Amino acid sequence: FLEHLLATKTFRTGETETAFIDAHPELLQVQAKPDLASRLLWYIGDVTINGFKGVERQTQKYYPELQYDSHFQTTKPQTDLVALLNDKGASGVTDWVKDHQQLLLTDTTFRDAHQSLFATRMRTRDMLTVAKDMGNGLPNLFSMEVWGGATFDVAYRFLNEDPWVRLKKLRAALPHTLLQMLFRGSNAVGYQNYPDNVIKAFIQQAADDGIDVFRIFDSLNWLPQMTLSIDTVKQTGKLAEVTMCYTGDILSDAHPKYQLAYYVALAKQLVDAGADMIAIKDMAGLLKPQAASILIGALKDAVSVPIHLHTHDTTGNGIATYLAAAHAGVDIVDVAQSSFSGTTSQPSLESLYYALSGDQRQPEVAIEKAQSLDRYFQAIRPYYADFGNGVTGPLTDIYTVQMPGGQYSNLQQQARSMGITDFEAVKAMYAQVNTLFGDIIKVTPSSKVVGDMALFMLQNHLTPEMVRNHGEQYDFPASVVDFFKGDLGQPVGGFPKDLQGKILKEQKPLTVRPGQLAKPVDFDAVRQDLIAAGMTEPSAEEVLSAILYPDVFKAFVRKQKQIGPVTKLDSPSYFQGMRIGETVSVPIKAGKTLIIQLNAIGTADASGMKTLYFTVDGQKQEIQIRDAH
Ligand code: 3PY
Ligand code: ZN
Repeated sequence: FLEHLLATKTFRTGETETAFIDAHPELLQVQAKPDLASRLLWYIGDVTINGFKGVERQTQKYYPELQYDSHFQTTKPQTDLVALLNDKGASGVTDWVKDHQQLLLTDTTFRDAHQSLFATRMRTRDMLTVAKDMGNGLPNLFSMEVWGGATFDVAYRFLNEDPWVRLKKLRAALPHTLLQMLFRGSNAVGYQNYPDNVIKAFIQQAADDGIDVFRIFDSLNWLPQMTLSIDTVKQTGKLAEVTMCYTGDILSDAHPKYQLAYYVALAKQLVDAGADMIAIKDMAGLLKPQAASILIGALKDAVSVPIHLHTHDTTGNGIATYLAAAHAGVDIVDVAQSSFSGTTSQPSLESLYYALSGDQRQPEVAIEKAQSLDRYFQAIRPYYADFGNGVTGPLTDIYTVQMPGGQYSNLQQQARSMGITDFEAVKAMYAQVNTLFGDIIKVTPSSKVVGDMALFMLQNHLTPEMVRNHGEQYDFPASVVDFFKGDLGQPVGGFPKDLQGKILKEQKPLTVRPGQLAKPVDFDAVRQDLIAAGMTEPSAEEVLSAILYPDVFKAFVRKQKQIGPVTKLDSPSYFQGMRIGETVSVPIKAGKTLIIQLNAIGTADASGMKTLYFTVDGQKQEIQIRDAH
């Protein structure tokens, strides 16, 4: 960044301090504190010239920002579940759910829907624009899933946003809606195990900042990885929705580990462990309608807590599955706004409403309001098109490949970055790796292990036979070795022993819960480290983020100092930069809006630098950016 600044001919035209800096560029080394406008211009200039991280510049299209004003009157829900949870605790809510005849809905638009369609890129700004209207237009939702999963990592790395700020702002905008998060048990919101004191502190903080419903899962359905999270959520007085991930197919005998009896026994264990509710997490869209009917019927007989069904529409039968589940007595299902639904995302809220016309379980939805909200999502969807996964219709081969909706686009990008362009070959190898590993549950992070192994085998031209017979000769990816070491816990039916030996070589596997062995983190030492690195008063949230994502968080903090308040930029400008002649207004702080105009872009000089000519609040300003192409 300093390099860019130093290359700037006139850093802030017309200001004497700039002339001084111009004359003494060395001062920038120690005292660079460019003003907010200059920092914003640098960001805008860089995206304008070089495109957004991970997006090919030539695919940039311009979409003007939609003007949207909240238009729904304040509407109280028939039952305020947030108040009920606060007054009567988890059982107050679950008793109410059990007595409620109509199907209840969780809207996932602000979390899983965009995670699964657009690599989690939806910005807080685009959520806040419509958040109040979501609460007032859909007052009878069971909950909105707004946090967790990949939110954390992506907010810091790609959106230059603090995920905790998102949570607090959504909490304020949605005072009567239960806010739900996806929590990866001992892996929290990351891809690895964290010590117990970290898990506890994270849950407590998330509860304090606004989460009401914690959907806790383990990527191998291994209960010991979830019990600490369950106990901690219960201590906070919030709802512990404990999850069984669904894999295989209970309608066939191709997956002997994952038959009906397995799920029924697991459900009973989850309830014994303290689950207030049970989630069935069908992350790949494998639960066929008839299977939903059988599974929900059996669970309703076996346990008395509410059942919440989550699916992805990847295979195209999501609505049919939900109808069958509704008739078998499921309490709640996950849906998304139509424009963010379908394929690798959840089924459409509006479609499900109509699919249940004339049915006594039809959910309470003011459908015109829902459709009006959806028009907003229809309008903003193009901002995110560059992050799409290219899936335009149902993928029925996923019934055999079993790849989670949320992984589909990630793995495509990972493969491309390794020069592997034949994604069909990746899918075929993914299925073979699953068989090689003994048919495991595949969801973050175990799905990543299978994906990493598939790419590794393709890259090295390995077949499953070669790995089975000569595995000791290869250096497998770290995630694969860690998995076989037991770092993610124990898979259903245990590890294939022979393969485990070949992958681990000299290393000894764990059989106990990894968190049991992990040393507690010293929160105060982390806080001191952050202070030493230049942060003035790290908040409890920032300390947690530094523990969960040390490098990502530090890079975020560094970048914040360089790029200014980019969260205030509209999304078309944030992702696509500006075009010549365009003007944007940026409300950088209360009472202060910058009017920025891009007047011209010069041609690259011999060293590849281009000058961008802006006007900021009537003052001319130039920035030089290196064209990286
Ligand atoms: C996540 O863990 O991010 C998921 O969405 C898993 O399905
Ligand atoms: Zn999901």
